Amino acid sequence: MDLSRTIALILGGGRGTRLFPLTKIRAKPAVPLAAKYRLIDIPISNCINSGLNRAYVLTQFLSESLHRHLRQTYTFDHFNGGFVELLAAQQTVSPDEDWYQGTADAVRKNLVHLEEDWIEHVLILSGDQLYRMDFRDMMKTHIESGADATIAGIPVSRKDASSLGIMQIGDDGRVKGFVEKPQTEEEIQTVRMDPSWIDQRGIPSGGRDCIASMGLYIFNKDVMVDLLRSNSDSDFGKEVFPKAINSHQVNVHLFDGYWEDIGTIRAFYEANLSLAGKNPPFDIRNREAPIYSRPRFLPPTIMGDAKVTGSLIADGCRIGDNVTIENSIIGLRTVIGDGVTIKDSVVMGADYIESGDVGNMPIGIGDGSVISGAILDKNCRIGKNVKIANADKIENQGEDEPMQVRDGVSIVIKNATIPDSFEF
Ligand code: ADQ
Ligand code: ADP
Repeated sequence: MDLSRTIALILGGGRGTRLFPLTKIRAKPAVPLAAKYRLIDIPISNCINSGLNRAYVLTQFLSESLHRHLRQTYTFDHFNGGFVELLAAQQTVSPDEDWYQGTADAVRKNLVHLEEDWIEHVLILSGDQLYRMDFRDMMKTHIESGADATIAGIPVSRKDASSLGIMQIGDDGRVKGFVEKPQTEEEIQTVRMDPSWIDQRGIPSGGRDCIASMGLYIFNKDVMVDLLRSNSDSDFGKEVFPKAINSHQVNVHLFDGYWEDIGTIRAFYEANLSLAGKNPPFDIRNREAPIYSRPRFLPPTIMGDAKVTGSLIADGCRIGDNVTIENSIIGLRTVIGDGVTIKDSVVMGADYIESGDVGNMPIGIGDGSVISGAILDKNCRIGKNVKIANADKIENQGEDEPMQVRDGVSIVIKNATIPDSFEF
């Protein structure tokens, strides 16, 4: 299956504040993931590994660091014509001055980029999901069914249904019903499937009786242009899809691999930590379908007398003596002092290696500190004998403070300083 006439549009984040405060000063696609990647590397790597090398990333903010990351990572040679370009809301040529409202608005405002006649299909992807998929399989389903649009679907159990779009599928694979994030049992009943329907398609249902939209769509280009030009619906999940299943042939492409929406702090934190175990559900070491990121020229990590279990450690770190690191992600250029304990935490690292006189509050984690159940954003300066463990199990706290809590996870924001002996 050839994707040379397909363009990918990657939805890089709207007004959404669900990943706040990680997204306070950066665009969502630039959020660091798994010690050395960024969220955007996942969908782009999936595209490249599927033979698709033309993609636009739609984002709300023109983020300098995201722009640099894309430019320095995804360079294609002159002969294959590939590109990955950022389309930011403020920069569109649209006469409309409004910022993006929803996903369909974001695509509508960039339809001009789809006018080139080599484009036959548009693949719409989310920028905040962790999964590995060969989009050629999805295109095969799309072409063979003759559908106008195809939506990727994954079996889920009822308890997960309320945060996803749920589809009812006919025996011919056509989507017959769609409810975005059903909140009541009655709503779920209107779209639930018989688990045997899933089993019959070669996927062990294990009691799962809902088919969720993965937020990944293939459209025939003309169909998408018509759909978006003929109305002003602002959201794919809430408006465009529920209507399209009546006016057009929309089919499902079933998928049953690992797939996580990592658009909330809790999901982001857990997905990161899941990569640190011995048998991670998402394998970053896959040779056939690697995850790409920016090539960097960093020194190897230097480690003293440290005990590290079930953790990922990126390049360029300096780790002291008597250090314990357990079930954690240690990002690029992290500096960890002596006697530090890090447990169940995501440490994003630093943008640069400090040199010369680093003062008495250097970037990194000071001697004797204990970090547990936390996310430390980049360039944090954590003093000596600090304890961040959320002893009172607070769920949410703080707006502008250097340390906040979201979904029960303590977060030290980018560039923050936490003084010596601070305890939480
Ligand atoms: P959600 O993820 O809740 O559900 P939405 O908030 O529209 O849907 O986000 C979809 C993607 O688009 C996300 O990656 C988001 O960051 C991005 N996005 C949102 N607004 C944007 C904008 N204005 N510009 C650029 N990007 C934007 C959707 C579907 C559900 C489905 C889940 C699966 O609506 O039906 O089940 O995805 O995760
Ligand atoms: P990475 O992708 O390797 O994490 P980035 O490409 O985001 O890193 O770049 C790191 C950021 O740090 C950039 O904004 C860069 O300008 C900045 N930076 C690099 N070296 C220094 C330095 N010595 N002092 C201050 N900022 C720096």
